[in-house]
Amino acid sequence: MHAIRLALASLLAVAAFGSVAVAQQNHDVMMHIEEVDGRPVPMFFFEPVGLLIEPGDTVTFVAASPHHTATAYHAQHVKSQRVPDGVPPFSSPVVPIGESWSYTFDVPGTYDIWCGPHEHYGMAMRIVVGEPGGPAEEAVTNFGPDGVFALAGLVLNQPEIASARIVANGAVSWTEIVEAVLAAGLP
Ligand SMILES: [Cu+2]
Repeated sequence: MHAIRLALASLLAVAAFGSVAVAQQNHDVMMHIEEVDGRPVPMFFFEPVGLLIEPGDTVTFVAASPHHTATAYHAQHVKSQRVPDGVPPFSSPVVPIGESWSYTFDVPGTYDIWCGPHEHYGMAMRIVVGEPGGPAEEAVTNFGPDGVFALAGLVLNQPEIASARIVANGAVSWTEIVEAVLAAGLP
């Protein structure tokens, strides 16, 4: 009897652990600064700049360089809403270099995220949680400080990080859009 109970408990433990392991993945997003030849201002970017995850997954934003945040485009940040309805106005603090900040994405849909100090230099990214949806599916039309400021709007309008392409590829590297962004003119 004891042996049977033990075997049953083991089976239940395997089943529970198995479902948890499949349901919750962690994904790293790096926050970078990179010099550009012949330009006084470097590039500020998330890598990858487009990422597909599943609901319940966690993204860890890693500060490979200083002075970055990962912040939702949300009305309570006085920005265009570009996260699914009902998502709170989440934001990291400024992440110290070498440290990280994590957020778990529960609501399905499309999330656009910006870096507080570097938005106007184009530091923004897109995460698709499960399947695309919500206001971030609309192209950016307000490039002002209360919309998607300056180069960040241009980055989020790049066809390479359209949500359907993120879903197809799983992740999109900054290297795939960097030429278009440089052509548009870093400051
Ligand atoms: Cu930044």
